[in-house]
Amino acid sequence: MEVWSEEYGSENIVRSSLKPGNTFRVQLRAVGMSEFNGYDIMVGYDPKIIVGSSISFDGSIFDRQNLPLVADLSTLGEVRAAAVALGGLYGGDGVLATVIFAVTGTGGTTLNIHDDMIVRGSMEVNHNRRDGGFRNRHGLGLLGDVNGNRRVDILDAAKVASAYDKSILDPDCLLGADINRDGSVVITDVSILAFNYDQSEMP
Ligand SMILES: [Ca+2]
Ligand SMILES: [Ca+2]
Repeated sequence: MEVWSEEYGSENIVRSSLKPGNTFRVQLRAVGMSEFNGYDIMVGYDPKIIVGSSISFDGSIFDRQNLPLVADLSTLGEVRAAAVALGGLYGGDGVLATVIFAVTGTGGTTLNIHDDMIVRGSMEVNHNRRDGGFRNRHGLGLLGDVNGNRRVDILDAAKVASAYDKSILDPDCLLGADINRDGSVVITDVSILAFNYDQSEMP
């Protein structure tokens, strides 16, 4: 993972040409990744110098399979972007999301990826964990089939996406959206669903 700006290169945004009122574009990029289908990334910056003004998933390595989950600029000093690829795995290098920053002060700032989670189905690629399977071992059906119609499709994805970041203690959270049943709905759950996307279960 890296941040990249055509104007400023990677990570250190220190040019004296940064003038209040200007904007510039930064890509969140995958670099040399093994296969993955989802991510949740936080990038930190100095809010005295710049502020995030928009996030776009256009041109994403996930292309038309990109399902955005989080595009959050509401916390000063932080940009958070999360998405999954519905029904595909990706690897190598490529853009995940593009952030536009507005310059608000003079000086420099670094852009640090200070939290990232990269997943493939139920495996966290970063940590190289493998559990060997994506089907529910308890015979409860295809993982990701939230509404129980034996098919994983956009209706299931929409339910899980709407429960994103919520815990099962939250009344708005659909229990079925917590696919790995660990008490919260995060990138891991959506990634499992996305991995099984378009799959049907034999009757
Ligand atoms: Ca379903
Ligand atoms: Ca979960």
